Amino acid sequence: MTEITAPKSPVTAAAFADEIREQLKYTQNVTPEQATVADVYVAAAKAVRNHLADSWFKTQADTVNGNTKAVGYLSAEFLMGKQLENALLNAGLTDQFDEAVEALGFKPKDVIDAEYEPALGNGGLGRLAACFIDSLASLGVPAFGYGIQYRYGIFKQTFDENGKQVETPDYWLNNEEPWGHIDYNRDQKVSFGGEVVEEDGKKVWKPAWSVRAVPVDYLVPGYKSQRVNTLRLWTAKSYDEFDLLAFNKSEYMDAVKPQVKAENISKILYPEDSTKVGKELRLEQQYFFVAASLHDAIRVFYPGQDKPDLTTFPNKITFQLNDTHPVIGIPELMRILIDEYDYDWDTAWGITQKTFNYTCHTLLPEALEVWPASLIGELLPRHLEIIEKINEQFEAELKDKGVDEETAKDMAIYTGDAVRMAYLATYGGSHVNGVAELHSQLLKDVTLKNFSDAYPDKFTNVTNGVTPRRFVKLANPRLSDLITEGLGTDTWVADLEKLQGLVPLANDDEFVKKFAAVKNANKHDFVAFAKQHYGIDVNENTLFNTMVKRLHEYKRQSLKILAVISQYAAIKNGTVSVDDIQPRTVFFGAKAAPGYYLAKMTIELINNVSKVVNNDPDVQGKLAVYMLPNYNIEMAQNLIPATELDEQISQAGKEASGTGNMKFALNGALTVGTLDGANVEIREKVGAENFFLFGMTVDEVEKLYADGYDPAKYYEADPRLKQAVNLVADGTFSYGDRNAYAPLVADWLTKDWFMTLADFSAYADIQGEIEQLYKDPLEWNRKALLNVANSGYFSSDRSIEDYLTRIWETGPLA
Ligand code: GFP
Repeated sequence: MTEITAPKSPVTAAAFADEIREQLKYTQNVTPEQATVADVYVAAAKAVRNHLADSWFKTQADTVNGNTKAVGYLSAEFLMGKQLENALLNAGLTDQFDEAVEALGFKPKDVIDAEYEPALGNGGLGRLAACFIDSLASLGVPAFGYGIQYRYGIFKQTFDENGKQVETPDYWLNNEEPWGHIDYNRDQKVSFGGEVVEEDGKKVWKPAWSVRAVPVDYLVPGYKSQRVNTLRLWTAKSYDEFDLLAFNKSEYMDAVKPQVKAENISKILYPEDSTKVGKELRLEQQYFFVAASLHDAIRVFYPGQDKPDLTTFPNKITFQLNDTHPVIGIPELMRILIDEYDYDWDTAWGITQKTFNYTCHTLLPEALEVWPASLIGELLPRHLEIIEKINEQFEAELKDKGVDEETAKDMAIYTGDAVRMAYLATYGGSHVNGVAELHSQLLKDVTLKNFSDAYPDKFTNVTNGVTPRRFVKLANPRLSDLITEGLGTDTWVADLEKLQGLVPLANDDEFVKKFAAVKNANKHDFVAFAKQHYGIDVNENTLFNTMVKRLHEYKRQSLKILAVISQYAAIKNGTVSVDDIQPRTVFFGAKAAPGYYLAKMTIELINNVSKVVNNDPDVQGKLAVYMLPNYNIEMAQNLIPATELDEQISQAGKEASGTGNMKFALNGALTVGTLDGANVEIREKVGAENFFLFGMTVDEVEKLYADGYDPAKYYEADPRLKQAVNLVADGTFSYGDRNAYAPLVADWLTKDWFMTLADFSAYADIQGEIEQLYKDPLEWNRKALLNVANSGYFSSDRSIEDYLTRIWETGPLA
């Protein structure tokens, strides 16, 4: 065994400046005088990466040679955010960097800002994966994140002059990307299509075409842990660069076809899947990264072995399936074991079931992927056969368990026409978890009820969490300093439950005032940020009220905008007295899926409400609304610390967890929310008196569905709601055009699946309570501080600890 050297110790600022100069000279090929801020960013990034190299090598060696099972986190999304600042923090190089960069004549913040944010995720699911790999490394648990290096991340969002969302491609690799190392020597072949034939009594898959999966390695440094894990994102390359014959005949387009087809696989995050071609591409992506990752794990853990003993595979690594996207890994591991390594079915099944676990992130039935069997058959014929056989075995098992035929039919993994990936994952793995207490309970009671009845021991919960490094320490340095002052130590960054020590300080008025001053300073900074990035003039002396998340009907941005409209009307009509008005600035940030009509219309409405309200002299200084474009991690890191009131207002029983709610509570915002997802646990932890609860419960929602829900009744019953809806319908926010929002209004009044109208009155009523409290800054901030003090539980470190004990049965490297 080669002796691996110990990690490099931190350097002095002067030495670090030299390392940056060296990078400028030898890799950027510029003199310090010629260097731009972008050059310095790349050079600094490479210098930090070099610092992590020895720890990375050592972690890899210990991962393979040690006796600790590793974690493979399979995820179609990793929404990482900017890397430099985080890498500096975790490597313990922040101060050296600041000094070094200044010595080179640059401002540290400019260098940090020069990074282009990689946006390889849609929302909470992808950001959770990023938080988890940070926590795994920080806890010293050997782990690989496995995903795709999309060439285009989620689209960039702007708005046109009518307020409509405009999507432009996010070509993030147009800029030099110093973090990922492309490793052509550790590639994998991934094949598709063709047919299955029998040779000597054995099934043999003869694929029609293959792509080359090439890993791009990102280093994942743990916070003060000396451990550096690997995020391995696959990129697709063609084996046949181009067809020289066609090229010579000047058929250029035909000549590059194979290359284009192969490289398309990793081209774009979640392509449109409403067409057949889109669906096919998405399944190709899923299989591509999962097949490459499984083969990679075998390569890593059984180096140079032709006939490894793969019965030990589940002791080497446990694979977490992040939602249904990587579930094709189950039949793929079966195929590898049976076809490539000659194991019999039962042995292969034992290994496979022990290797995988599944996290479900939804309660919406339509979000559980179901693939047409014909598509799987075309792309992965051998896998379809394996899935059929898994299903046969499953049916027999259910019969043995005494499950009746009707129920067993409902539970089918393979229906003959379709393959239900969530069912395959539930049966094919050891554990299934939801992402908050309520969600996990609803999975057992509703979404996967039959499975939970048949396999009760498989089901467990792991409540989500967020990394305190990025979302407190980096995003909110002032609050971090104050916490450290209050606790007399900064150990909370790695042990967030320590925030509990702040509870007594909520009775110390002086401390609460300092806390309030932090919030005000953050608001002040955000005003400058908003001016610089969005060209808007935000009034600092208002309540900062934020709703940021993906745009979806169940999250109910509609409820918020209707309440804003109602308040606007009340101020304008004088139905609320001037003394009772608490000036507010409402911030929205949300991207809508390009094909999601009502979601896009909601964005248009918010933008146009914003135009009307912000330009109306009658409400000036009292109410302002902004739809901030292109919500991303950078915006979150700036806006969350400045927010005083956070919105988590989904229909009860629809938001699996939410993680924004955790980030806001940890940064001292109060939440107005429903009893949904992790709100339930947040409220329990921070205290019911420090949380603005409103709206129907899950049971009430179910009862209302069962009794027959008629949204028009609610519209008629509350004049505030009626007026708000009428203002949308009568063209107030569309230059008099009554048709502009007709589909949205019709949906509210006749369908309203997520019961926005039914919850409106409760939501409008609680605004009074919010405003009352805000009039007393000391009380407001006391409650906000108690939110911070009691939210330590929502660290992703705690989530990972729960995964370790409840699911993965592993722990840190020695
Ligand atoms: C999804 C769910 C959320 C959950 C995250 C992470 O996120 O409730 O918190 O996954 O588990 F919907 P979004 O993509 O909707 O943000």
